[in-house]
Amino acid sequence: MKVLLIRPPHEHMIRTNVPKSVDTETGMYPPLGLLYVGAGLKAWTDAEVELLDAPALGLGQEGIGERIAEAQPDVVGIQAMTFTVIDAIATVRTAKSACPDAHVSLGGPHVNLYPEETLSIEGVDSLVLGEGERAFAEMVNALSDGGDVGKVPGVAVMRNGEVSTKEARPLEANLDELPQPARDLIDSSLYWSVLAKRNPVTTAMTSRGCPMKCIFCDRPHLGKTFRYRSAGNVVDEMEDCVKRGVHEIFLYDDTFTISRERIFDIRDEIKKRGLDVQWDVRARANTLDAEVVEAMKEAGVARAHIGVESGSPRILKVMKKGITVEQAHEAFDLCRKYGITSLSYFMLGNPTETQEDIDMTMDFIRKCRADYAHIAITTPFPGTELYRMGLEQGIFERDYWREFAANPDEDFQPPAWTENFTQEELEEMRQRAYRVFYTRPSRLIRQVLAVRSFKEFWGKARVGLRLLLPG
Ligand code: B12
Repeated sequence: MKVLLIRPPHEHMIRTNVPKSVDTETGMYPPLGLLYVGAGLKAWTDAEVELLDAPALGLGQEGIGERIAEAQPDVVGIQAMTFTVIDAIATVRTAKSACPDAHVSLGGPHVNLYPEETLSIEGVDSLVLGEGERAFAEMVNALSDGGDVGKVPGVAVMRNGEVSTKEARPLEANLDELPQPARDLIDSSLYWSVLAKRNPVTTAMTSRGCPMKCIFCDRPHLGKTFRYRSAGNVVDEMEDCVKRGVHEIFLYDDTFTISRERIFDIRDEIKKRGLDVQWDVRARANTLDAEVVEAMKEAGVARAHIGVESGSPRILKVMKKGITVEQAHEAFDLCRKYGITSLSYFMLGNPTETQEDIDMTMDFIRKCRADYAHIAITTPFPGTELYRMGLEQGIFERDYWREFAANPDEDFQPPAWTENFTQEELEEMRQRAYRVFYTRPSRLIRQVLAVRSFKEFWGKARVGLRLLLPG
C-alpha cells in the first residue's frame, strides 16, 4: 500500500480577524498532526508513506497534482481545518484527477465539526474522526485486505446518503503508547519562526486536551481531559529533535503548565541528559508561580504564550477564562524576572463588553510587562460555546459556519461579535491597542537592546510595522 499524506496549501485561507502578517510572516511550522498519523502508519501497517507539506514546499494545486501523478498512491490522506477547508477540497479534486483510483480520506478539526457536509463533497471517500493514528492505520490495513473501511471504528463513510458514524474512537488513554512523530517524513530545514533565536524549528505536543471552559475555544478532537506524556517520553522526543539539528521546539499543548510536577520532572530529565534545547510553551496565568517559572527557565523554556483576553474582571467571568487580572500581571512579572520572553493574547469585542471594559483592557495592555501582544477581534469559531450563544441570542441570524461547511466560499469572512461595537470600531480599537503596546518607550528600548542581528531586527520590525499599520 502506498499512502500519501498532504497538508494543503494556504492559498484560500479564510480571514479570521487576525492580521494577515500574523498568519503568513511569523513562521512555517511542521504539520504535527500528519507527522503523528504518519508515525501510526509506520508502526501499525506495512504501507509506504510519503508526506507532502504544500505550504512548506511552496506547492500549489498544479505541483501537488504532479506529485500525486508521479506517486500513484493507493490512499491520499488530507488535513482539514475549517479555515483551510477550501484548499483541502481543492486538494481532494486534484487527487481524484491525478489518481482516480486512490481512496481519498480527510482528517483534522473540521471533519469532527461537520462530517455530513464534508462527506457530501465530491471525491471524499472517508473521514477519520478524532485522533487519527490508530483509526487511519486500521483503515489502510482494511483497504489492503479488501475489507470495508466503514467498519473501522472512528472512520466515517457515506451509506445510502447517510453518514455511517459520527463517533470518534475513544481518546488515547496513555499517550506514551503512541509512536513519536515521524519527522523523517519532512525536511526539517524548511521550518522557521520569527520568534526563534535559532532556526530551523519544530513543533511537539506533550499533552492533549484542556479541562478549561473558555467559551471561545474548542478542540473538538482532543477532548476536555488533560492527558499527558511522561517526562522521559517527552525528553526522548526533544533528544531526537536535537539529533536532527533542531534546537528550538514550539510546544502546541493547549496548556502545558496544568501538571506542575511534570514540569519539574521534565526539567530534571533535560538537565540529566545535558540537552541543548530551547522551547516555547502555552501557559495559563493561574498555573504560574516563582518555582514553576524558574524551573521552566532552567529547562530551556525561552518563550511563554499566555492568554489574558481582557483586562476587565467582569468580562473574564463572562468568557469563563478562570483567571484574574492580578494573576495575569503576576505571570508576566515572573516571566520578566526569570528571563522568559512572554507573549500576551487579547480579544476585543466580547459578549456584553462595554467601552468601560475595553478601557480596562487598554489599561492592562499599557501596564503589563509582556514582551509581545497579539490582539484579535473576537470571532466565534465553529463548535464553540461562544458561537452557540451567538445563535441563541440572535447576534447571528443564520448558522453561517454550517452553511460555509456545506458550500465553502473563499470570500466568506467570519463575522465578529458585534453586539455593542461595529467591525470598524473594533478594528480601530485593535489598531489603538497595538499602538499602546508596541510604542511604549520601555518596550522599544528593551527590544532594540535585545536584538542580536540586523536580520533578526528586520524580521521583527517588518511584522511589527504590519501590526501597527491599518489594513
Ligand atoms: C499548531 C496550531 C497552529 C499553527 C500551525 C497550524 C498548522 N496548519 O499546522 C499556527 C500557529 C500556524 C496556527 C494558525 C491558525 N490556527 Co491553529 N492551531 C494549532 C494547534 C494549537 C495545534 C495543532 C496541532 O498540531 N495539534 C496536535 C495534533 C496532534 O493534532 P491535530 O493536528 O489535530 O491532528 C490529529 C487529528 O486531528 C487527526 N488528523 C489531523 N489531520 C489529519 C489528516 C488525516 C489524513 C488524518 C487521517 C487524521 C488527521 O489525527 C491527528 C493525530 O491524532 C490547534 C489546537 C489543538 N490543540 O489542536 C490550533 C487549531 C488547529 N488552530 C485553529 C485556528 C482557528 C487557527 C487559525 C485560523 C487562527 C487564526 N489566525 O485565526 C490559524 C490558521 C492559519 C493556518 N494557516 O493554518 C483551530 C482550528 C479550528 C477548526 N475548526 O479548524 C484550532 C483547533 C484551535 C482552535 N482555536 O480551535 N495554528
